[in-house]
Amino acid sequence: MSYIPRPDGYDDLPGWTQNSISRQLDRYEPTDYGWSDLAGGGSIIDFVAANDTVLQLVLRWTNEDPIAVGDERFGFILNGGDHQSALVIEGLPEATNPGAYLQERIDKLIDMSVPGAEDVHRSLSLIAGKLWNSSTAIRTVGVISEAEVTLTKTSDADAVLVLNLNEAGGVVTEGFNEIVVVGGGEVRAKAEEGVGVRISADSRDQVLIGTDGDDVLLSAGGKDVFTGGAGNDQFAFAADFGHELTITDFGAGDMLLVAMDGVDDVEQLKARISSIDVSDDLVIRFDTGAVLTLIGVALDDLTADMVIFI
Ligand SMILES: [Ca+2]
Repeated sequence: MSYIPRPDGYDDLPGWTQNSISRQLDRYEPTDYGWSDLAGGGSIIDFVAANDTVLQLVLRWTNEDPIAVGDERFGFILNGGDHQSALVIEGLPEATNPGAYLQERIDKLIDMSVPGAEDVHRSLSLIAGKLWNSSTAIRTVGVISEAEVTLTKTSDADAVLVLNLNEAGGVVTEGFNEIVVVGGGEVRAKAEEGVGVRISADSRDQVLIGTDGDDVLLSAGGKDVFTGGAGNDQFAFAADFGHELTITDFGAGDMLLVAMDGVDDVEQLKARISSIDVSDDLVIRFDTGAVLTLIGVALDDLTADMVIFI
């Protein structure tokens, strides 16, 4: 079996980064491959695997260059179980069975020995299943990064799926309106001025940072920290699932979207409060174990018209 040679600068990298690169490169026996330099440091390797699938591995050592997510309808980024490594999977228009292709990529790229990998594998497999009969093809782009990873929209793509397994480095999305997050860690959205985003996260612990526009930040639970930024933002509080949500900048114009079984109005919500701490920040604990912390907010600042029940 022939392997792709190591990139320039490999010997100077930290051991865990070397391991990440080797693990990615040695998964494939390429029939053809080529190198190009990444501006700002690093390399891009395009290679054709034995089954004629085209893959691209991006090795980058700085945080200066965003990773472009091409002309396709969606993209994924996955921290692949190594320190600060990530995988981008994006749609292409040619394939006949993108779901099968994606599932194959998922099976190859996720290191199941890493804590949390099973959950990510399951989440991704569900997505692959939904794509099984669609007409959108998929290309995979692996990213191994020493720093924060930026995904930039370069075309008509509207959505990006961010998958963080090891919570290292964080991910920045640029220009995407719809961001789906699987895995913990920080995801920061950038958009055109005044354009909001919708970020939907799973039940792991996330830091979600919105834009200057009107954003919707959603979570399925966990210990989350949301920052809406400017604009009229909406924050979902999954009270039934013990959500521990801290909102750093809740204020006038913002809305709290409360999901709590059997609770449809503020009076019913108040009945479920087990304690309120008003010392510096507003900390409200509920009988479900859920905790809502609003930084710098006084109890009087919170009015009934700021709450929507969903
Ligand atoms: Ca905002």
